[in-house]
Amino acid sequence: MHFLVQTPLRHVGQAPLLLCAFLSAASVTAQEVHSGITFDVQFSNTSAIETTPIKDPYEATAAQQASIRLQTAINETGIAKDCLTNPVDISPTALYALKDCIANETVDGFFMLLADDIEASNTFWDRVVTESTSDMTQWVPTRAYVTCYFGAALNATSFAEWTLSSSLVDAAELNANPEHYLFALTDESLTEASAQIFEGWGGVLSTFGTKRTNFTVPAYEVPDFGGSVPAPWSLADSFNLELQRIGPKVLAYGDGNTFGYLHIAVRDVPATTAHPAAIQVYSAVWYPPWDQNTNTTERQEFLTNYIADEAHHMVVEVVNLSLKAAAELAAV
Ligand SMILES: *[C@@H]1O[C@H](CO)[C@@H](O)[C@H](O)[C@H]1NC(C)=O
Ligand SMILES: *[C@@H]1O[C@H](CO)[C@@H](O)[C@H](O)[C@H]1NC(C)=O
Ligand SMILES: *[C@@H]1O[C@H](CO)[C@@H](O)[C@H](O)[C@H]1NC(C)=O
Ligand SMILES: *[C@@H]1O[C@H](CO)[C@@H](O)[C@H](O)[C@H]1NC(C)=O
Ligand SMILES: *[C@@H]1O[C@H](CO)[C@@H](O)[C@H](O)[C@H]1NC(C)=O
Ligand SMILES: *[C@@H]1O[C@H](CO)[C@@H](O)[C@H](O)[C@H]1NC(C)=O
Ligand SMILES: CC(=O)N[C@H]1CO[C@H](CO)[C@@H](O)[C@@H]1O
Repeated sequence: MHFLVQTPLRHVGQAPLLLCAFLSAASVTAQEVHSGITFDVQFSNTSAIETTPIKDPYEATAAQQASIRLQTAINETGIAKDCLTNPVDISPTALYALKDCIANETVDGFFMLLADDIEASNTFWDRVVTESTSDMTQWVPTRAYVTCYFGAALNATSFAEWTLSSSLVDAAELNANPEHYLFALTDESLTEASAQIFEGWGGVLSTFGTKRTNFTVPAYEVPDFGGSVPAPWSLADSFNLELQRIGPKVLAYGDGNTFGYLHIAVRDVPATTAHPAAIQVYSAVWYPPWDQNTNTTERQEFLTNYIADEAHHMVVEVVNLSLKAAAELAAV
């Protein structure tokens, strides 16, 4: 998933002061702290706040996998070989430096180094699409709710506006997640956005391995629930529609199959006596359910562990991008 929210620049009011049960629980069980900011992670809006760290373990394992994959491809092709360090370091920080170096050295470096991965991913997603119902009401979500307690330093509107600026967000994306290789906003108009994305997910909690996928989101718009997308995909009213976007994920090859829908929303969470103000970021992808795959083992792996991988991936980038946005807004 990639974070991409756009908002019209007119004033958007505070979210209604609807304090749900899970928000008051948030003050009790803070889950993880990064750069002094507390984050609560939930994988559904009725589940308890996760009590074991999500971001660091996922990021570390994903970085290890991405490092080894890139090193192997560099060794095989010689492309960007100046970027390898000796001794080899597989930490997130070293992986981000390696990716920065590759991006700096060659324009199409990741496409050349990971060409086999893109082909394998195209084959995988074509199969999922072909072996699934096109009835979107039967599709399945991967999603995360991350509540980020920035106080006055970041609100829903300013975060949404930051993600709208390609000069800010495009540059941050490569370091927002080990599995990101390219993110480019290609249309920043106020009513519609589009993006080119090359990223992977999977293989940390699931057995399929990372699916490094080259795709576009050609039309990223305010959701029309019950119209172009199913009504049950809608969120509680406390998520303002103007701070939500949804759009198809389209393979950048072949017939251009739509293999999912990306849905992002952000809202303000008011301060209480127990906790500072927060933004809550909802990120989801709705996938075809692979319901015509007769291999039930494979199908179950997709519906449970693979989908869990992407939800964890989303937590990593929400934490990293919100910290980056708050730091850059503070510096203005
Ligand atoms: C890539 O080559 C370097 C230098 O020969 C070596 O140290 C490293 O282990 C290799 N990496 C992989 C993943 O094969
Ligand atoms: C990018 O390349 C320039 C010169 O070509 C160099 O000065 C800079 O350090 C490089 N940056 C990274 C992140 O490798
Ligand atoms: C959100 O923060 C910006 C500063 O980044 C500020 O100008 C704006 O008034 C804030 N909006 C709300 C609704 O608090
Ligand atoms: C990746 O997708 C872009 C469109 O976003 C396309 O221009 C490019 O050729 C694709 N590259 C590969 C290797 O599939
Ligand atoms: C959870 O989300 C659903 C829609 O996805 C919404 O109808 C419901 O009100 C939400 N519940 C809470 C506690 O926010
Ligand atoms: C089902 O899928 C799993 C995982 O891809 C694979 O290992 C297994 O061989 C498949 N079983 C059959 C009967 O095709
Ligand atoms: C964009 C960004 O700030 N990324 C950070 C994500 O977190 C890791 C540490 O785990 C940093 O190295 C990145 O700079």
